[in-house]
Amino acid sequence: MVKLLSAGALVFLFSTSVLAVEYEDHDGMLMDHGDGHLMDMAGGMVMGQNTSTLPGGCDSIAETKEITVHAGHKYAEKFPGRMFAFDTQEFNFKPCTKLTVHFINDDNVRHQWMMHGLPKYLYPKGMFHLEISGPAKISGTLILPPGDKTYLVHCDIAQHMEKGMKAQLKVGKGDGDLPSIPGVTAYVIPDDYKGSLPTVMADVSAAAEAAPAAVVANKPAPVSQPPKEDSIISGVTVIGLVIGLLLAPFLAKKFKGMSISEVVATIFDMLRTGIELVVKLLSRLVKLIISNKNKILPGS
Ligand SMILES: [Cu+2]
Repeated sequence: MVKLLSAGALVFLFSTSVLAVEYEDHDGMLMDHGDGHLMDMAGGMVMGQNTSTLPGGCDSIAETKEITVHAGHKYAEKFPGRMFAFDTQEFNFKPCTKLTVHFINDDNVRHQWMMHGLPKYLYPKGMFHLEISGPAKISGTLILPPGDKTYLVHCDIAQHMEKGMKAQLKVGKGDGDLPSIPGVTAYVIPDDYKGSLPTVMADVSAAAEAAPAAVVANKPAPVSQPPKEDSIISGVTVIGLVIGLLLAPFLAKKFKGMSISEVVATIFDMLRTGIELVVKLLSRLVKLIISNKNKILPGS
């Protein structure tokens, strides 16, 4: 009985420690490195901090605002196909607002709240940037410029923006919408759920069997037949290399400015189109041969 009780107590202790996530508060730990750059030894970082210098065109601070933004995997659950997100995708403030952002990272990986396009004379590289390994909180302040403009806010850790951690901040009326903001604007490359995996695999294997069939047939049958799949792979590889070399300059131009995921998606789309074309051509060829035979047959 005592054993049972102590086991129960252990389970209880363990579960509370799992349930209660401790958020490290970095606001009091930061060291000022000048130029609005603050860092601490635990990996917290603020860049572009500006609590007092008015941007050109601002006569005074219009408003003082504070927001709390969460970042984490769980905020992406409502956006199919995304992995990371902020809990807010769109922000709106008056020009010349003094804005303090309390950034809370709920994940056990690193996230950023990075704003781009700010005036470079005031914000190094035109950025205001909060960064922290979670679970933790970090805060920073900036003064927004005058004028109507839409600013990109994202997490710049590799692939986090592509996976959904992207938002827009409109000063005044903004100057349009940015693409691929989850739940706000359409994705540049929408997810394609038209082809199910079995049909895609059938297309691919049909094309693979059709393409190198002639090569295999012309070979004299060796005593020990090598596995058929090996020859198919090498045939496809050679064809792929030739096509790749021919298309490289064209593709380089097409892919300029695209992210890696966009490039991969485009390549797959092109491959599918290519396979469909090959299948179509082959079926036409077969029809042609059959119709030719029919023409010859009556004469013989
Ligand atoms: Cu991130």
